Amino acid sequence: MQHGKLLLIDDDRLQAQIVRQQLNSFRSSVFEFEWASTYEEGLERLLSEEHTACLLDFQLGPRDGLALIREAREKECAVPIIFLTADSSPDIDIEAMNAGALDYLVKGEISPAMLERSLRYALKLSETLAELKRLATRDALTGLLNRREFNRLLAEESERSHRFGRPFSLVLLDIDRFKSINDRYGHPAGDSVLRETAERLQGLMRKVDRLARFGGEEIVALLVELDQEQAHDVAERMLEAIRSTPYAVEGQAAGISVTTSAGVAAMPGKISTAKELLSAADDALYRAKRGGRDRVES
Ligand code: GH3
Ligand code: MG
Ligand code: MG
Ligand code: MG
Repeated sequence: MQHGKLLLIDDDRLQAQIVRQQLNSFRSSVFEFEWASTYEEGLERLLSEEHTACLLDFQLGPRDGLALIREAREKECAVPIIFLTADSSPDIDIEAMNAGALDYLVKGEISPAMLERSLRYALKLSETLAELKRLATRDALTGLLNRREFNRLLAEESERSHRFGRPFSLVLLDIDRFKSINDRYGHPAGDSVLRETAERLQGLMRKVDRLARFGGEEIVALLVELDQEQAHDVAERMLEAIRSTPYAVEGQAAGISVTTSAGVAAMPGKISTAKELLSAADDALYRAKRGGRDRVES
C-alpha cells in the first residue's frame, strides 16, 4: 500500500465530498485528505510542504488557480500540483502545465481510477524530489545539513536579522585533536565519533535551530533569536554533552574521551554581514584552541 497526503484547494464543497469519496474507494493506495476552500488558506497549507500532492481548482474567486501555482513555485514549493479545470479548455490546461502543474484533470470526468493513477504518480514524484533534496542538502556521514545548505540558511537569516533587528548566533565547534583519534583508533572510529557528536549535539537543539557539518570535524550551529550571551551558554552545554560521556569505540572497553572547542558570534550589533559573522566565530574558535582547547570563546 502506498501512503500519501492530499491537499484539495477548491471553493466547492461538493467537489470536496466527491474527492473524499473517491479517495476512500482507492484500491492500492491510501491518501489522507485535507481540504482548503480559499486561495489564501490553500496557499498557506501548500507552503507547509506537508502534502505529497495537491489538487487545485482553477476558479477560486478573484485570484485563480493559475496564479496560485505561480505564487507557490515562486516561493520554491515543490509539492506536485494536479490542476482541476471545469471545462476542457485546452488553453488553460497548457497554461497550467507551463506554470508548473504536473498534470490536469477535467472536473466531472474524473473516475476514481484516473484520480488514483494521477495521485500515485504525484506521490512517486514527491518521494523522488524529497530524496534529491536530501542528497543536495545533507552531509552523508552525519546526516547534518551540508555546508552549502548552511550557507544558504545563513544568508537568509542574516538578511532577516538585518531587516528586523532580530538576534541570532553561530556556534562554530571543532573536535580537539581529532587527528590523533584517527591515528590511534583508525579512521572508521573517527567517523563514528563524528556521527555520535552530531547526534549528541542534535539532541540539544530546539526545533528552530540548525546544525550543519561545516568542514571535516567542524560543526556549526545556527541559533535563531539567541544573543551572544545566550548562545555562549548553549555552547557550554554542547561541550559538556561531548565531554561528559566517553564514546564507545571497538576494542576500547572504557570508551574514549573526546573534547571540543567552540567559538561564538552573534548578530546584529557590530557585525552586519554573514561573512563577518563567520569570521568572528572562527576567530573566537581560534582563541579557544590557543587558550588550551575544551572551552568556549565569544
Ligand atoms: P585541533 O585540536 O587543533 O582541532 O586538532 P585536530 O587534530 O582536530 O585538527 P586537524 O585540522 O589537524 O585535523 C583534523 C583531522 O580531521 C584531519 C582529518 O583527517 C580528519 N577528518 C576530516 N574529515 C574526516 C572524516 O570525515 N572522518 C574522519 N575519520 N576524519 C576526518
Ligand atoms: Mg471553484
Ligand atoms: Mg580539530
Ligand atoms: Mg578543524
